[in-house]
Amino acid sequence: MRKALQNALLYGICDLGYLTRKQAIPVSRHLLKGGVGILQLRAKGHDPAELVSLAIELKDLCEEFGVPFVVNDHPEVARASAAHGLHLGQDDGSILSAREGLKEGVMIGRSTHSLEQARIALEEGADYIGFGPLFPTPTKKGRPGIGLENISQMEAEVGSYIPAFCIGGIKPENLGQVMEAGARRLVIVSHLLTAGDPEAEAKHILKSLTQDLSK
Ligand code: TZP
Ligand code: MG
Repeated sequence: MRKALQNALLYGICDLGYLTRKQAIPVSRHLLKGGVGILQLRAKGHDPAELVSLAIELKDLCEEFGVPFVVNDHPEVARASAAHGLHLGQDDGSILSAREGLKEGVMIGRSTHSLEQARIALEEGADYIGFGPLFPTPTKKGRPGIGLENISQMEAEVGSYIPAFCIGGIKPENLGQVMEAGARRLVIVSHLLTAGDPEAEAKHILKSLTQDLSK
């Protein structure tokens, strides 16, 4: 799945803040059919023990598509579902200690909110980073947007070595600006999960992304 991570341009999230348990699998299937190249389970405020069965289903679904499955926040859920990856925020401890509790080869992603944090994540051995929120977003309330200024520097210093996904408030209306600023890979949550047709929307975004990259 490491190779698949390198190829991923659009990162999808099955976020239980937007989806019910019942919607989680069908909507995730739509995202995967739409071409997301990596999928995360994010479930803030949920009891981790109750996430294991969903995580196992999502992992199997992702494998159907040859796409890595990542669990946010909960190493125990990542272990129980044999997820391909674990995603850690800035307050979720060191990458080294997380790695010690996981099977060899499990990928670790890190959320970063500045150029400095992105550099540190690379040094610490993250397999990929998220970089944002670029814009304020209802998915991560109370956080200011970090803007677009540092994207190209972050891409040069970090994104040349590990995949770096820009995140936070990205939608079709600002996609052009984000790409112009140098973003090459994106995470999009609310826009995809609230779209009438998430598969078509993911395809549409990927088309803009690959057209821009071939310029
Ligand atoms: N981390 C930084 S911004 C964000 C996370 C999880 C939320 C992104 O969601 P959206 O809805 O695409 O703004
Ligand atoms: Mg976290």
